[in-house]
Amino acid sequence: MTLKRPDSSTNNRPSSPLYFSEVLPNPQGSDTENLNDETVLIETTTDSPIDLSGYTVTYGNDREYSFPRFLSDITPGTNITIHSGKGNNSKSSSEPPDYDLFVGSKRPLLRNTGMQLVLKSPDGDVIDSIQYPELGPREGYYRPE
Ligand SMILES: [Ca+2]
Repeated sequence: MTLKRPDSSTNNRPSSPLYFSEVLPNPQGSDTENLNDETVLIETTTDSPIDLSGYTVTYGNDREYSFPRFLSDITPGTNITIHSGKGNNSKSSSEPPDYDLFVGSKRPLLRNTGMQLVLKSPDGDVIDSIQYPELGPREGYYRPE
């Protein structure tokens, strides 16, 4: 996997306790056959546990995904990976735990030509957004500190 550093400082990590840290929109091979290798990584840097149930990620104008209820007690330092395809949402046994979430889409959600992702609270407040550029196979996009 190759990680691309953004050219623009506007995509630097925000100070919010919750932000998009990495996007992998273009898996090896057919995106349609590797939906769960299309991933969005969200990191938390909160000082205290946070309830993330009902937070949403918007994929351009295409889709809005709501976090499930079991994200109600997220500890600081947690990584949340959102896969485009189907699967069972899970929590790792590590400390702090990491979460894997599955949107359940039957088709690719992350455009390989670039896209904007928006993270919102249940009230609709924008917590973070990221605009990634066109990326080649297995190229990831991450945000520097
Ligand atoms: Ca894709």
